[in-house]
Amino acid sequence: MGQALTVGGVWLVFGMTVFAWSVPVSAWSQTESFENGFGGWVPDADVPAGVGWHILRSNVRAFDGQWSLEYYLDGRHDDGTIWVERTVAATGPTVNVHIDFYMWSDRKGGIGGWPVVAFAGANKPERETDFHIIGYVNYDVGWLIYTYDTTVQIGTTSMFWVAFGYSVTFESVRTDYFDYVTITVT
Ligand SMILES: [Ca+2]
Repeated sequence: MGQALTVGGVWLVFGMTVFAWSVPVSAWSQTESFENGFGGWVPDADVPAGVGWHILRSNVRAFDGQWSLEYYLDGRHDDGTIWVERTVAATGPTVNVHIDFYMWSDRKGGIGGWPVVAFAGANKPERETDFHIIGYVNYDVGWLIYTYDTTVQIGTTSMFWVAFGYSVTFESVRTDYFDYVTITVT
């Protein structure tokens, strides 16, 4: 990364030659802001039977543009994970995967600190235990960034899966907003 400075919360990177050196030519990156659809991301969940949840596009608030993903999960059974997932084309045998995205927080701390989770792997995620905890909701106020870095064994399929969402660890009902997910593969 080149030298950077922060102006009004926006990172400006200068010294583009230095910056370019830090990213291999083979790097692939894609950002989805959910302005015109799901951009290939598909909602999925591992929740007990009868538990209410949804993941919809919403224009209630957005980190970027007008739209984000609204996550709703009834956690009163104290169990469940919901996420969006997609495939990414890649050639192996291994790839380094970086995921980052933003989640809105209207307060800092408080009860009901659910874990925020992410996944990257060769097989489609199906269970809460497939995911890694990468942070917690409400760790500050505003649009909070969450990041996950891992290495994936590709195998022979020339693709892998990525996903992000959150899990219940406290009996409450939450509605939250996620936006501007970036996947980078090197
Ligand atoms: Ca957006």
